[in-house]
Parts: sequence; structure tokens; C-alpha cells
Amino acid sequence: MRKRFYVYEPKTLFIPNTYNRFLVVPSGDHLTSLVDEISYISPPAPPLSQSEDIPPEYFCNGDNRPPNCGPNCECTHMVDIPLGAIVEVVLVDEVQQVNLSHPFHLHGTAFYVVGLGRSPDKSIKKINLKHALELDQMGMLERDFSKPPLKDTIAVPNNGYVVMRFRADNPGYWLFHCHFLFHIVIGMNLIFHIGTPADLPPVPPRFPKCGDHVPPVTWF
Ligand SMILES: [Cu+2]
Repeated sequence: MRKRFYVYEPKTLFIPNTYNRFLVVPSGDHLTSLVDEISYISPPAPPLSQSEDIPPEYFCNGDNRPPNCGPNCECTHMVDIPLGAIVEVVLVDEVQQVNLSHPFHLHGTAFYVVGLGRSPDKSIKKINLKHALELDQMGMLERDFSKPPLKDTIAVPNNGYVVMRFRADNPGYWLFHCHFLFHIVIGMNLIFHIGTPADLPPVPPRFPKCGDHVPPVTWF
């Protein structure tokens, strides 16, 4: 899994009647955030209690991006995980901003940090997911299973990576996100969907419902 910023050209950002989200950083750049090339948007209803009210096309992930989604691809980034699975996440910092290490937080369960660092290849000035996977194939993406720390938040070293593992034993829709609020609002989030609706208790009778609160996205 990789995360990076997408830098808008203002002339593509300020097209009439478009309302793209962006963050202006001190350098003056206009950014949005991508995890596996997707900028998360909230679904039009809560998945836990109203999953039937969310069009399936809303959901996406790195293996299943909507066609014609564009470089700032906005959809509800969700990864399905079977209940009870052992999950390993390798998160690679492609933002490459000096002194910026994104604190990633997982709801619903804690995770073991089994690896963390930067590329041992000093000729690599900027790490990316491809390089991290190559390191892994060569057995050079180090994992230490001796008393790994159990955390619910971990700072991903800038220009580096984190390897985390957890057992998906808590069914539900759990947000995994950078904890900088200004990165949450530009989409540095995704949902780990653990289990199926059958693994969850039923929605209580007369449970309050809510509807769409975000403008429709343009790729529908
Ligand atoms: Cu961040």
C-alpha cells in the first residue's frame, strides 16, 4: 500500500462548477492525498447500519479503481478482509516530504509493528512501493517477530515504510487513516471491512437513518 500527494495545477483545480477538495501547503502547492492512487470520500450513508443504501460503485480499492477516475480518483476506498484472517499491511511513504512522518491510526483493533525503516540500498534516494516489494522479494524488508510492539497508531518514517500485522477478529467497517486532520479531509483514509454482514449483530429496530451529505462525484 502506498501513499502520496497529488499536486493540482490551479488551472485544473478551479474549473467552473467543480468543487475538488484540496489543501494549500506552505510552499503554495495545492494538494490532495492518495492511498493506492485513491482519495477517500465518505459514503452517502453509514456502511455499518445502512450498507444497502450505498451504491456498490461507490466502493473501490487499489485493485479496483473506477474507470476514468482521473489522477485525483475519489471513491470510498475499502478493502474486504475475511473474518479471522491474519493481515499484513506494508505502508510505504511516497509523499517524500522532509520532516513529515504520517501517523497512521487503525480503529477497531491494535496491530503489531513487525517492521519499520528506510531502504537499506543507499543508492535509492526515494523509496516507493515497487522498490519495497523488490526488497521484500530479496528478503530485505526486515520483520522482527521478537516482542513486536502492539500499537493503534504508528508514524510511517518519511521516505520509509512500516510493516504491520493484525488478526481480523473484530467484524465491522474500520477506518485506517493518517491522523493529521488536514490529511483526513483530503482523503488519506481507507476502510478495512472485516467479515460480512452475517458476522454483525442486526441493526436495532427503528435505528435512526441518515442520507446523502456529500455532493455526487463526477465519475458516475
Ligand atoms: Cu498524513
